[in-house]
Amino acid sequence: MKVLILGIDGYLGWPLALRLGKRGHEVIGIDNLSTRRFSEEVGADSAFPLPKPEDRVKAAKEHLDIDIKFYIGDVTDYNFLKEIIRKHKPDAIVHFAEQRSAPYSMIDRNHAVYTVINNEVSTLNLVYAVKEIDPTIHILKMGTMGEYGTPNFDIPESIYVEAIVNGKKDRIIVPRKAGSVYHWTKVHDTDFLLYFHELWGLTVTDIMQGPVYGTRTQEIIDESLRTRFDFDETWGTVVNRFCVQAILGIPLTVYGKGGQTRGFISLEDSMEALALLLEHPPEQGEYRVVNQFSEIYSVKQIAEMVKKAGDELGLNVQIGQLPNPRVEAEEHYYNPERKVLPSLGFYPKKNLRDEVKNMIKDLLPYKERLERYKHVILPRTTWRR
Ligand code: USQ
Repeated sequence: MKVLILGIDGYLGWPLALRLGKRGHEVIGIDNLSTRRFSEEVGADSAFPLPKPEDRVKAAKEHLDIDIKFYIGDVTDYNFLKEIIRKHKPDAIVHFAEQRSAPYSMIDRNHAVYTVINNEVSTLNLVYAVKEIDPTIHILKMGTMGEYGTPNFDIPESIYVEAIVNGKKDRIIVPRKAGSVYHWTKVHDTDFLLYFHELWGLTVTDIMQGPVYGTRTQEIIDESLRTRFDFDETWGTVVNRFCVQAILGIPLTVYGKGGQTRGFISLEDSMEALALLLEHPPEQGEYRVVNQFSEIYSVKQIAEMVKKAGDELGLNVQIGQLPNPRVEAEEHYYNPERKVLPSLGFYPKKNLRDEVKNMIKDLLPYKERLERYKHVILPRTTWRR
């Protein structure tokens, strides 16, 4: 299979390129390198130093014997995107080329507007390019479990549900309630994808993924193959941040009551799930929704697991508590359905409890580098400002 990855330079994009290459698929990628720049903008950097794109490609060849084509360019540039799709004629296109940080989208108006324009234009460009060049291409789009928010009902794994409104029954899109401008762009992506799927019969897998954690995948067998790892307030996600905080002696930054509950998945399991979804596409013209996570925990439970792992490794980890910079439910019901991935034979191989210990071990050699970014760990971006 030939796969084009939009956003190949990111936390998920790079290890997916390695996973697909290792499984014998042809991999082409595009990236505008914006996460590197945006991380610098907030005074942060990846915990693991990132090789330049050309050195990443060389390392993949040297250590895994895989050939990756890496184009530097912007998916919001329609002619550029079309040219790459025309040239390579992929069977599937993975869309990761979006601004993926909730706090970044909430810094101020400019960042909100950038997030909306980048994320919506990239999705629209993709659907128009696929329609124009080859409407049979499978679009695998990274959405988020955060599209649903934290409703008081079981979250279905489907695009539609039956609803009775004022006594009359109809099929409606599963209700969404996002918690940041970033998360709303993912809702709008779903709306657009569904609309164009219905107009033109496009084949789509819309993945609702929970927060991903981890430093390892099967293919990361050398430091030069590492994927980026963010831990600052803007780009780091909760598990990854807590592991770095444990190393730096910063009390774990539990926001608010810490009852915020999410479906988490390890980097390794996320790669396996994505590869399976690509290798088992939906029927032509089908719209498939996938709730992608493996374990459900609250932020407080995660803090306890990171403390235990850190203490066992000789660190003295404290759990802190900060006023919540976000506006979100801090105690709530959470029960998403998950059946598509198990039906494809997917079962998670990693669990958070063991994996956080491996993460701390992988990060410890970089302690000196992490110390340099201590000042960007505590939250400054607030939702209410
Ligand atoms: N949180 C803390 N302390 C921290 C960081 C986060 O308590 O130091 C809390 C947040 O308030 C939130 C939860 O942990 O309740 C998750 O936050 P997060 O920063 O790990 O994740 P989030 O902002 O939701 O976004 C991340 C990715 C995003 C992806 C999303 C999946 O950045 O791209 O879409 O996870 S989901 O959370 O299911 O929407």
